[in-house]
Amino acid sequence: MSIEQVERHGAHNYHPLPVVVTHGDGAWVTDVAGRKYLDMLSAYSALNQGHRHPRILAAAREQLERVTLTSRAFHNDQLGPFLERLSQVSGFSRALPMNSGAEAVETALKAMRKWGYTKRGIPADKAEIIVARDNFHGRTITIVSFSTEASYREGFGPFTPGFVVVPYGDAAAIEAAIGPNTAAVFLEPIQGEAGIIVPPVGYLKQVRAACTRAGVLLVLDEIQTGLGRTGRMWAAEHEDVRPDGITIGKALGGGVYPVSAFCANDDVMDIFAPGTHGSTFGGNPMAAAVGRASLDVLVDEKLPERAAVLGESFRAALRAIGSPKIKEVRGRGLLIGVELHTDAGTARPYCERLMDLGVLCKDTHEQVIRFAPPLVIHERDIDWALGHISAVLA
Ligand code: IF1
Repeated sequence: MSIEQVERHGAHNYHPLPVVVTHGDGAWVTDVAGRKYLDMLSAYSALNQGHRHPRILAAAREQLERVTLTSRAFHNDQLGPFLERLSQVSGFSRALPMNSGAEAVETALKAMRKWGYTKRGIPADKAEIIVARDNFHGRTITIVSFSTEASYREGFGPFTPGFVVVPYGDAAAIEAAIGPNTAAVFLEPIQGEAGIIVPPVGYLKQVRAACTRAGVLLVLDEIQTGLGRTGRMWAAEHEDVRPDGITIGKALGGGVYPVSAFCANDDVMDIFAPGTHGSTFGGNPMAAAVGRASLDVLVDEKLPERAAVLGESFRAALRAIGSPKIKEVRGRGLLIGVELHTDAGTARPYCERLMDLGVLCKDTHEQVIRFAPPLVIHERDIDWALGHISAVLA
């Protein structure tokens, strides 16, 4: 019933697997027939704390009894504690809270440009932001203006100018692209949608040095790679790189509520003055209460460390399957991509077979199966899934 209703009354902007989820708990979900599935997608890494984490639900329930929305026209008693906690966990002095990842990215783009005009003296309307080919940063018209994926752009023009696209993983290309009108470089530390592309060791460090030398900002999009997913709180930590700002989202809402933010230090954030940016729901008390609990769970349950250990053994076990179908197993922590040889066919049918066996995962870009379970997943459940994955891929 529900699938037909969606097909009848919804826009067809997705092609979901034919499973109708009714309940979620930890790393497991249940469908309308009562069948259980191990969630290995985590809503694209928005469920790092697992489905319905008790501590996050408790924070939401408590806030439901108090106040849920005030707008930023007034203060509320939850935003301050959330922003302080976020500053501690991100290492940045300030955050501008929004709701979706794309909104955090748009906020960051505005900050990069305005910083370029007010602090770097770039002539009006000439600011350039350097981005990587095969990037994914969201679905707004400005964001898809610098996408290199035709299907994300087709029919949505005219596009926003001011973006310079360079190959991902090539620091020299970035250095060469930096010019007098460059305000910033904006990258994913690991490209998610492109198929879990981990850049060469040293890339981020070299980009950081190039940006510092040229006096341009380095902003990293940690919406998918952040909050413990890759085995560190922030993916940039793998290279010991400190960006000038980060965008975060997804698991910041603990799988309960949309919460995102742009984080940066004073010299970048002070380009915003009252009235220059905003959002009806950004920084609302429910988002703040849920966001603070989501961060506390990640830290208190050491979920980044957990992702590092479980991810290492999960990737090793996937490689040990030794399937001739598998071209490469890649990723960091529990952000894992299994690329199939083209003669093994596309990834979607393997995801459908895994679904029949009770494992939910998603293909990305034809040949790659993405495995990104909640960071709270039990090792025995990964072992159970590996049995099915090796059966399907052997
Ligand atoms: C879809 C995947 C895609 C993101 C990064 C910003 C955003 C995302 C690095 C925007 C969102 C989601 C969007 C969803 C599928 C999923 C995704 F990589 F995670 F699988 F598409 F690339 N930066 N990623 O990954 O955040 O506005 O969605 O909250 O659009 O199909 P959002």
